[in-house]
Amino acid sequence: MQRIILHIDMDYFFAQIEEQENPQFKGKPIVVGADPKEGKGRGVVSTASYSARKYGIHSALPISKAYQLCPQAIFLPVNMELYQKVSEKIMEIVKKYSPPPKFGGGWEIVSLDEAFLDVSFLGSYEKAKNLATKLKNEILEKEKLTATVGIGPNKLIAKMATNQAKPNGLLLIKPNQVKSFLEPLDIEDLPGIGPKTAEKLREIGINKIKELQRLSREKLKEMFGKVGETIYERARGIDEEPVSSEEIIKSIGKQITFEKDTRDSEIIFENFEQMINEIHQELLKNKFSFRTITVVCRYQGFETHTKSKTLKEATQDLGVLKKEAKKLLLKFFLESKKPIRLIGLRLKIC
Ligand code: TTP
Ligand code: MG
Repeated sequence: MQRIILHIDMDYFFAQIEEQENPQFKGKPIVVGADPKEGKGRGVVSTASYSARKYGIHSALPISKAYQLCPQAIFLPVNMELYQKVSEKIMEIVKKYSPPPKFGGGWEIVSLDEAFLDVSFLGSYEKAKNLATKLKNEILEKEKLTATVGIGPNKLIAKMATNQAKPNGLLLIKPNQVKSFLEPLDIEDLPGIGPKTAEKLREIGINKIKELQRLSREKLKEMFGKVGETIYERARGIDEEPVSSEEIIKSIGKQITFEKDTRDSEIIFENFEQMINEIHQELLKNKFSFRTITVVCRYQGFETHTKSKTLKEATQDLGVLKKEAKKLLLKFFLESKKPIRLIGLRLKIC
C-alpha cells in the first residue's frame, strides 16, 4: 500500500496565540521572547509574527538585535502555560483525524505546534487533501488559529511541503511530483543541512538540491561521514521513517514554570518535592511501575536540557524516586548558574 503522510505545523505559534488573546495586535509586528529592555536586553526571540519577520526578525535572534530592527514591534514575554494549554487542545483535534496504528493509522506529536499523521488508510491523495482542509478548518473554528499542512509519500517530503506552503497553506506532493518539487529548492531547505554543512557544499559550487543530487554517496560520505549517507537519500526524497505513535501511555509526568526565573534552591526543591509526590500518587493509582526517570530543566531564555537515569529494575518506591530525581535536579543546579524557568519530571512506566 502506498504511504500518505500528513504534516501539520501551526503558523507563528506563540505570537499567533498572543494575537488571538489581544485582537488589537492583529497584523502588527509581534515578537515573543526575552525582554528587549530598549535594546539592552539579553536572551533571544522565541518567535515573531509574519509582519515582524519582514524586518528580518526570526526565532533565536538576539532580542537586542530584534529591537534594533524594529523598535516599534510589540514585544511580549513567553507565556508557556497558555501555549501548552492551546497545544493540548490542538493535538486532541489532530489525533482525531487518524485511527490508532492497529486500525491502519497513527500520529506523532513532534513539538508543541507540530505533528505527523499517517493517513495511508485513506488510499488516495485527493482524500488526504480533503481531510487536511477539514483539519485546518476545525482548528480555525475551535481555536481561531491558522496552520499549514504538507502532504507527501513520507515524513521528509510532508515536512518540506509544509515549510514551502507557510503560512496558512496546504501543499500536496504526490510521489510523481517529488523530483520536480525537490530540484529547485535550496540545499538548506533539506532537513539535516544546517548552515555549516551548507557552507562546505557551497564552497564546491553546490547550492540547489538538483546540484546536490550529482554528488555520489561515496563523496558525501567522505565529506560528512554517516550523515552524508542520509543527505544522499534525502536529496532524492527517500525517507522510510515511520510515524511513531504513542498509542498507549508510556510515561507520566508534570512540569512547573516558576512565576519568576529563579535560583532559589528552597523554592525549586519544594516545588520539585510536591511534583514527585503528585506523580507518585498517579503512579500508584494506575498500578504502574517506573524504570526511567527524566528531569527537564529550562533555563532563562529557552534553553532546555534533560537528564535521565534508568534503574536496574522497575519499582514503585517513593524513596528511590525522590533520591534519584533529586540527584538529577542537583546536577542541573551545579552545572549552570543561570536562573531556572521551568522544571519537569517524567517517568517511563511499565
Ligand atoms: P516553529 O513552528 O518553528 O515556528 P512558528 O510556529 O513560530 O512559526 P512558523 O511555523 O509559522 O514558521 O516553532 C513553534 C514555536 O516554538 C514558536 O512559536 C516558538 C517556539 N520556538 C522557540 O521558542 N524558539 C525557537 O528557536 C523556535 C524555532 C521555536
Ligand atoms: Mg510553527
